[in-house]
Amino acid sequence: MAVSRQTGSAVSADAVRRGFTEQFGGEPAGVWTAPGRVNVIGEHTDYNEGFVLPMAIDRACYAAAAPRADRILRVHAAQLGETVEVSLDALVGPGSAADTRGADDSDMSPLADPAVKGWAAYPVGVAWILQQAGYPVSGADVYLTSTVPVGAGLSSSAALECATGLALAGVSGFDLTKAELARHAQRAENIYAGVPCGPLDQMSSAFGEDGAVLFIDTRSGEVRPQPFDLAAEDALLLVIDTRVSHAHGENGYADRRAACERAAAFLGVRALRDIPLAELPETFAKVAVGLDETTARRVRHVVTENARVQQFVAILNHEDSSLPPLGHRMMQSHASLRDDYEVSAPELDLAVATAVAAGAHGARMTGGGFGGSAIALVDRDQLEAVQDAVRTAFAEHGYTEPQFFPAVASAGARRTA
Ligand code: GAF
Repeated sequence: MAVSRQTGSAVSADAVRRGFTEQFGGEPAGVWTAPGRVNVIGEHTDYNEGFVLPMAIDRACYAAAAPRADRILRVHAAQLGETVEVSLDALVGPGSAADTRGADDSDMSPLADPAVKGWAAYPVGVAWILQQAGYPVSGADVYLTSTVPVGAGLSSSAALECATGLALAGVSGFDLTKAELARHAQRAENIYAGVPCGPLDQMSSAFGEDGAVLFIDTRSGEVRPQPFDLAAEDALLLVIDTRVSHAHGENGYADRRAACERAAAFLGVRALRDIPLAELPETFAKVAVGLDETTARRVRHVVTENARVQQFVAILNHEDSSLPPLGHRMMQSHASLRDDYEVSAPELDLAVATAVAAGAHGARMTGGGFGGSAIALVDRDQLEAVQDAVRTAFAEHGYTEPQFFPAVASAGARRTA
């Protein structure tokens, strides 16, 4: 969603209701909210049917909505001051009247010509996919406002999609489970907005829990919340937003995904998830010879990253769990993303190296990469030192001043009023 960066975390339901009333007149039927996320570890594993460990954060998109008597959908983005209006009937494409819920939806090819492009493709895409799936979406006015910084790799799009999905379900009178919400939001992004993302962001937004990270098996869809109480350790997870928009990496993302799919086909497996860590040396050699060395490195990242997620969770669950081994896995993850997967950026590398040199237990880029944010595992008494060091290093390199905020593990998409 191409709205400007906004700071601050919570927006009161009353403020969102007032925004709706100023924009559309009348009272909204409710207010729904869906959070952004940080991924603690497990990057670029989701579209390989692997493991991820995200948490929803206390930056969210808010949607106030009211049903309309006609078949018009109006969506207003507060940060942009823009409104988009579409006819729900005009959104229905050929052959789409069928109820496709539960059908094989493996085809995620983008629509050739969606009715709406830009930021509005995300909320309108959600209305479109819900109709495609046979839900009785009613006409609606939807007012959207968000505190998830855009382009920061913190899933502002997934927050927008999930908030819109819940709002449309709420005003239309149907229910969506968390899994349905995440799945339809992802499909809207893949097919309508044309972004080939995996399920990580939408599942994080839908399933988020206060005080927990989510251990997700993206193949089975199983979500296992793991308590993540850094405050008890006098520590926190610091988000370092480099202010380099990750949007520049859109082709890079699609390219990495295609390389993984090519490698899986070459290796005769359904997805790279199926390559065990123990088989990595032979697999690397086979791919390097049969395809190319770059693709072999992409495979190595995915296989080792899946293992790191499992190790991280095992450490979290160990009774003697401590922060240094977690930080170590984060550092390994970052190095792998930088060197093997090549999705980091100089600003991310600088943030990670500087944070650790200044006392963080570990740090890594989070999200798709090519810009966006890093996260650092920091003892509370080191927080100022880490922030100062990163700010100074960015200034010395002539980079834009980064923004910092603590990632607070928060509840997932829900109705708030
Ligand atoms: C982006 C995508 F949207 C996710 O699906 C995931 O692939 C992530 O990059 C990398 O882990 O956030």
